[in-house]
Amino acid sequence: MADWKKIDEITKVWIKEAGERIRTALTNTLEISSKSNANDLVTNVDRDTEKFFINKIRETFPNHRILGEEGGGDEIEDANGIIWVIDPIDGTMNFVHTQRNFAISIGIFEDGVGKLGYIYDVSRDELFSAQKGEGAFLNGNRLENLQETSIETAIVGVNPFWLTENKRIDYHLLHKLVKDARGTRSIGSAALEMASVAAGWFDAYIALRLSPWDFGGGWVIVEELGGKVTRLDGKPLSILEKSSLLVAKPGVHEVIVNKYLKEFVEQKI
Ligand code: 2AM
Ligand code: CA
Ligand code: CA
Ligand code: CA
Repeated sequence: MADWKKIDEITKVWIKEAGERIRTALTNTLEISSKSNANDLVTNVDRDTEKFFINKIRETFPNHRILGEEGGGDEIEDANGIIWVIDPIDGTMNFVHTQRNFAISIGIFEDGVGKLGYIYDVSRDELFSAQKGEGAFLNGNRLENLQETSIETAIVGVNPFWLTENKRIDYHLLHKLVKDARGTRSIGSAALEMASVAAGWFDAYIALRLSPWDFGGGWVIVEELGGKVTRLDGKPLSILEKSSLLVAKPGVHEVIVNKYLKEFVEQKI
């Protein structure tokens, strides 16, 4: 049996150390390149930070597996055993353009079930953490359970791109939702938008296309607080698959799925 308390303690130390390295790296010139398209950015700091975690994990937990955005981990085809799901920098565009509103995100799963979750807002030095069954915390202070709320009083995180014509959703569905909500916000870091739901700053967050490393950490944290974390059609997420994402307080989650997104169909690829 894994000693989750011990893994939690050591992971927090590593995250703080990685954050310090990132803040130091920001005093040097970044090496920026593009991945799938011109706006899909990656830097030397994304890659170095992922390597930092991989080296630590391999040394300390040689039988754990690693799924990382920048590809330095393992080829993961099943969810068996302990898997670290790592996004070394979530919000790379923010990192490059403004050096704030980016985060380290880590989820640690056992047989596909989230056990530990972390989102570290590096520029604000704010660490969100959770251990399944033991509560969720912001810089060590316990976060309150998420209470039911209505769409009329909800702040909803969504990237405005999804309100323009696109191939993943009939954007008219989102227009209705945006009109009925109290307000919308877009941070540009899926992890920090999930952390914002955890902290009660947002009531929901909607995304159409994310990877497991984008939502792995936040999934554990928000669920630990009684929030709902699913695909946009209400079906369960998987750490093995890219998907849409709906993170919300109870009540708001059901309304978004059943009233606004009843006609939404999840797409493969
Ligand atoms: P990233 O910064 O780690 O790439 C806004 O861009 C949010 O969507 C970020 O959390 C970003 O994560 C994520 N995202 C997922 N896929 C992306 C892609 N292909 N291009 C840019 N951002 C992506
Ligand atoms: Ca990326
Ligand atoms: Ca990401
Ligand atoms: Ca990233």
